[in-house]
This record gives sequence, structure tokens and C-alpha cells, in this order.
Amino acid sequence: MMNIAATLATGSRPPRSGGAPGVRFFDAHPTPDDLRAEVLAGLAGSPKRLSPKLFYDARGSQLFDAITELPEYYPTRTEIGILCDHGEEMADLLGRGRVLLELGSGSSLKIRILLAALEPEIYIPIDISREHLRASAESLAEHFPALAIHATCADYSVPFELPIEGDREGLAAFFPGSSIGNFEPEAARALLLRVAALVGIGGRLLIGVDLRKERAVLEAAYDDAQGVTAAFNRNLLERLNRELDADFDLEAFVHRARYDDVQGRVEMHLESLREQTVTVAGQRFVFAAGETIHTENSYKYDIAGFHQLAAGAGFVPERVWTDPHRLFSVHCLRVEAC
Ligand code: AVI
Repeated sequence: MMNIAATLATGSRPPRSGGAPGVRFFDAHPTPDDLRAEVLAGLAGSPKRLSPKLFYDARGSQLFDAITELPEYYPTRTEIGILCDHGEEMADLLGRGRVLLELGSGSSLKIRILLAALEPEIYIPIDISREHLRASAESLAEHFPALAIHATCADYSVPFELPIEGDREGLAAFFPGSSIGNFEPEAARALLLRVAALVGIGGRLLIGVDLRKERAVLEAAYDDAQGVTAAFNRNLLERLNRELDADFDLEAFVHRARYDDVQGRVEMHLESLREQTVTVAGQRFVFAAGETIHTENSYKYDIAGFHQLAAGAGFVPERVWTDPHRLFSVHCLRVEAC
């Protein structure tokens, strides 16, 4: 049995100097978002909304990395603990030495744990951000020199071709971080359907899903004492000031995070502290005092609720692991029909 902790500390084999011959890069040329049109439509709506996708410019990605290390933000370290504790069992179910896809090439630590346990022949990280994908694939190749990495720049929220030939049935996919929680339930089901089509009948998905829990724990996780999540939320306005020639007064909006236990989601908002008018890309938007821009939903599921969502996309549950405090879950699902 492979020692995952030792592998992570040292790399499974000695790092190779220079270059990354194991990496091949495939570009599905995802269509760039029309930031201007999306933002103007979101601010013209009632309530005003902006997509959480807009958080992740360079500064937003750094702030998100900082969030994952906050004492209040339990999901990242809890999921890593579950992967470390059960990686071998996960590999037994997903199958070793095969093809592993990853949706979003976000956390290098999580994928390293899984790669060490699964030792796949081919690893296909799929990410819309070309430069982030390239950098993370190359860094991974240093640690796993025998691994064929087919880095694929694609938007996994729309259909695209996988860069492999031959038998596509029974692949394994990894979708960590409870990113599924940032999709509305119907969009989450549609995404799971696309994943089912990618891995094929008999294929498996290992997915991290944050669990419902007490309000205080959830609200602290999304409104930390150091104000990093507040900076992450407000960075969205800074981005619009920079990229869409907007004139948001950053001092005039505050971060709000609240748990809606009926919908089972943490909502993030930016609340206007006073009545004000803001210009974005030449268009004026009036804010009442106390009016908010809804910037993110982070859905939390109980295990049965998530199984129900997954069943709607043709998955059957095979196994679920949680931590001792039942904060977070990692599910292994198998495609029965797609
Ligand atoms: C990326 N996603 C799963 C995070 C979450 O927990 O919903 C984004 C986040 N927003 C605020 N903190 C973290």
C-alpha cells in the first residue's frame, strides 16, 4: 500500500529537472465570457446579481487561496483529511492505473493525494483558465514524472471532447471542493449529467460536497474575523472599477453572509450603506440604502439530498465518507444511465 503522506512530502519519484515532457496541452477554445453584457444584465435585474464566476480574477484567486487557510473555513482542510484517511479505499473503488479527469484544476494538494493513491495512467485536468491550467499541470509533472498529463482547456459547463481515443467507458472523475454547491440545483443536475456523459456508463465520480450544519459555523466560514472573505467579495467591485470603468465606492458597500436554512444555502451579498448611483460601462445604476447585490450561493446538502440530486443525473451512490464531525462529505457515485 502506498504511503500517501510520504508521497506528498517528497513526490512519488525524484523530481525531474527542467521541462515537463509528461504534459500535453489540449485547447477546446472555450468562448470567453462577455463580462460587460453579463454584468450590465445582472445589475439591471431585481434583485441585483453578479455571478460568482466573476470572483476569480488574479487577485480573487489569491484571496480564495487565503480563504482556504482560514480557521473558520473548514471545507478545504476537512476534505483533505477525508482524502488522506480514505485515499486507498477510494482508489479501490475508482480503479487504479486508468484515466482520471479532474473538473477545475484547483487544489494541487487534493489531486496529489488522489494521484498518489490511484496512480492513473492518464490524468486529464480540465480548466477554463489556460495559464492556471498550464502552470498547475507543469508543477504536477515535477512530482509525478511517469504520469501522462493531458491538460485540457475547456469550459466544463458546456459539452466538449476529451483528448483520449478508444474505449471511453468507465472513466473516473474528481470534482472536489464542493464547487457543485455554487450551482443552482437545476444547473448542478445539468452539470452532473455532463460529467456522467464524460465518464460513460460504469464510470465513477468522486465529488466533495459540503454538509448542512449549524448556522453559526456556516456564517463564520463565510464571514471570517480577519475579513478575507469580505475582501474576496468586495474585490468583485474593484474588478468592475478596473475592467468596466465603473465607479463603485468600495467604502460604501459591505460584505454580508447569511445562511438560509430553508434553501440550504449560504448567500453572499454586497450591501449598499447609503442611497447612491454607480456608473458601470457608461450605464447608471441606482442603489437604495440597504439594497444588495447578490454575489454567491453556496448550497449545502445532507447526504440523502445529494443522492437525490445525483440520481437525477443517472448516478447511483456507491460510498460516502465524512469526517468525525460530519462537516463535509466525499461521495463515490457510479453512472448507471446517461
Ligand atoms: C469555490 N466555492 C466552493 C467556495 C464556497 O465555499 O462556496 C467559494 C467561497 N465563497 C466564499 N468563501 C468561499
